[in-house]
Amino acid sequence: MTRGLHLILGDQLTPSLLDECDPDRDVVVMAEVRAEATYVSHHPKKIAFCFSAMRHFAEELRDDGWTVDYTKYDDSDAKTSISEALEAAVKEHDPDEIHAVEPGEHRLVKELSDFKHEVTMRQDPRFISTAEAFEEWADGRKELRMEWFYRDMRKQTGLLMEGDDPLGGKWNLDGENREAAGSDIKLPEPKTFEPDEITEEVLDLVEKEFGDNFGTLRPFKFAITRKDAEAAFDHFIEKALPDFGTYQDAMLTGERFLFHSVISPYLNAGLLDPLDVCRRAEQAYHDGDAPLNSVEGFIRQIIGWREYVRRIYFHDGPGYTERNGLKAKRSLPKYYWTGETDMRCMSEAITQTRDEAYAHHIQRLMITGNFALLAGVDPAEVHEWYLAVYIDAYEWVEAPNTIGMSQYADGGLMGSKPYVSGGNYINKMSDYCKNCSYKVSKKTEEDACPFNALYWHFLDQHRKKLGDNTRLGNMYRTWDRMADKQEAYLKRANDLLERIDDL
Ligand code: FAD
Ligand code: DLZ
Ligand code: SF4
Repeated sequence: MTRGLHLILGDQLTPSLLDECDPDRDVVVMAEVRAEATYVSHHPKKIAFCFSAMRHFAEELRDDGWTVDYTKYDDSDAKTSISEALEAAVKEHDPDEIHAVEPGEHRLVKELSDFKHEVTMRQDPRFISTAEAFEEWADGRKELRMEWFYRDMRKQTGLLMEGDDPLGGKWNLDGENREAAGSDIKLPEPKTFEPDEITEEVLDLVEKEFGDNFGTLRPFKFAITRKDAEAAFDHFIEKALPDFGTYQDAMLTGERFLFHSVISPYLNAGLLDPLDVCRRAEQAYHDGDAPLNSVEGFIRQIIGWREYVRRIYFHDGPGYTERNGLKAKRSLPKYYWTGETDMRCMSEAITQTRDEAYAHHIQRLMITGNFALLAGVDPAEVHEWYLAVYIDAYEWVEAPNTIGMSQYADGGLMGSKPYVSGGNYINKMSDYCKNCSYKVSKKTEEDACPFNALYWHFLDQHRKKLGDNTRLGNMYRTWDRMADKQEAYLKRANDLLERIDDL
């Protein structure tokens, strides 16, 4: 009988990954290791989520008859890295073969391919698209735009389709999804879960070992099992999906989740299945429980953006995180690690990131991301921050969003224009500016909103690269019409950049 070792990583907590294995024959290897817990300074909630979900998954596997070789972080024989854990398991079990599902970071793909015994790597079946189909799709295309990819995914899955056409006649209802939220709006809360004994033990461990990392560990209210993640998703469908689309881009002071699903940690760790959640959202539409703009918007994020960034990451290869198309060099301002800034939008986004290990998409893109891009921060530093501070961050999904979508550092591979804005956009989509010491209506004065001058400075500075971009044509024409004000704007921006750590 051939005996196999199968490695399960902390974001591979899905039983179907073992479909090709046999519980009577094979051993599952899982390990909490220093290298994975420290390659960036992860938010304590992220480490706790990962370790607790791993421990619960291992228990479920054992209950189902699997042999699981599991090392805890504080075991006396704890291993420092995944390869060391695998090596120890090889010695212990003397397998005939070793297999794993392709990890979601090039770093670990390399570690496993350099491993001294051969590791048979299987494609991750939890994604709807495949690398082969994407390469075929990308072959010969000048631009790899998400929208075209997404339409193909709709056809492939049949989600929200009427024959070959999109249900309701339009592929993308984003135009209906840009409402700001008034302060009188009734908001649902995401479903929360009390830590059980296993999670409490993990929380104590994380407090002891990683208590100095940026981020608040307790209270910890995430789901850590498939069953609870399903309950969190059911709650979202019932309470938040109906308004998800309309308020997708809205931001409100003190409101950290609005109508977002907060399921990215569960999807990315393998506790929820992407196609399944999309089918359930589609069913809510057919049952009359949620409108098309919400359901299409939600499904697009998953079979569109999520699948697309997965493919871009592996398509572009290991050098992606070093890309710096706009040659930005500044260090990340210190308040990214404290939230201590007078810019209200930034302090809101950063303090909620510290407390929740979560911020929603528009906060990540149009507040912290926008500011870093306008300020010319080195994209590698921005990338490291996003990879560290969010509970859902693994490089395959974080890097394309940060390096590509948010920092425009990949030379336009992902986006047709940089996502930049001045304070007006933030004021339109949020109530932050009302409570800010800077004045959004002011442009170049001492108390003017920093986003305003930095925005024009950014366009001016990158004119050579961006000046011919048709999507920015209007903005450059406006800038040219402001000839008499340009000097004041640039002076104000340079002044802000000189004391960027003190804003
Ligand atoms: P919802 O708004 O409820 O959306 C539903 C689901 O759609 C999400 O759970 C997520 O799985 C998927 N989704 C939505 N937008 C994207 C996107 N742009 N890319 C991939 N999937 C998407 N997402 C991560 O999962 N991990 C990251 O590390 C991450 N880093 C980001 C960094 C930056 C700079 C930006 C701009 C975005 C990043 N995102 C990342 C995408 C997005 O912000 C999060 O997926 C989303 O905020 C998660 O919250 P939610 O579950 O409430 O999402
Ligand atoms: C994120 C993470 C952490 C904090 N710790 C572990 C760990 O100890 N063991 C493990 O197998 N996985 C961990 N992970 C998840 C991995 O880093 C993840 O599999 C890779 O980043 C690839 O996506
Ligand atoms: Fe942010 Fe400017 Fe508004 Fe202040 S005024 S909250 S800095 S956009």
